[in-house]
Amino acid sequence: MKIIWLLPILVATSLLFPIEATAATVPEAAAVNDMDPCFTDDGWVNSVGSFDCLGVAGLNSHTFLTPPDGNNYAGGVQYSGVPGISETIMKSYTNLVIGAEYTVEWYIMRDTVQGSGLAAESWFEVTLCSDQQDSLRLTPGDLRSWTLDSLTFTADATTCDLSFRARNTTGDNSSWVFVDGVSIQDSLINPVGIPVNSPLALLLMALLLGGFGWAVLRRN
Ligand SMILES: [Ca+2]
Ligand SMILES: [Ca+2]
Repeated sequence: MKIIWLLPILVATSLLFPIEATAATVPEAAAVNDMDPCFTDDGWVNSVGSFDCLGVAGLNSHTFLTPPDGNNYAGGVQYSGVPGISETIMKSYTNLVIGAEYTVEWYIMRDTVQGSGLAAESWFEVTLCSDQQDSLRLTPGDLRSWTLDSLTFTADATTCDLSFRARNTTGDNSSWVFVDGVSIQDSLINPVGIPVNSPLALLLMALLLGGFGWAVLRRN
């Protein structure tokens, strides 16, 4: 059989069974999400606006401000009013346990961009699954210094996006907010490595309590 006859079969197969984008799994260390040489290289997708990759050369008016890991970092702005456009990056995680809690940790920093003065506060709206929370809200006094920040989220699906959406109070492109070194892990791990509020942990607890009750009944 000539190889040419295989082509329609291969095309049909690829249409029927598309290769799914691979999603990351928990845990992930900060070194995995070091934003170096860029956030896209670490598996993040630019979903709103155009998040920037910041290297040692800096960018526009922004001077490179060395983060704890010493290499590149990522940043976004909110512009065109409130809500306007809030630049966002996201990364997909799979094999999450519904109802389990996950702790996400990152470094955050702010700087000026342009516009009518620095917004009172700038921060990230951080979302995992449907759980949306605000990061540390940085004030002008927090300018140009890296701060470790973390939040705990509850999963309501097994595959979810983790996203960082740049926000500021005025939405006027005055404040740039940066992120680096994102890590994610189960927030409550027992000695056998099972998230304590996962269905599996609840089943094990029920079996242990049932066994204990049975032993008490037999003694009596
Ligand atoms: Ca980095
Ligand atoms: Ca990297």
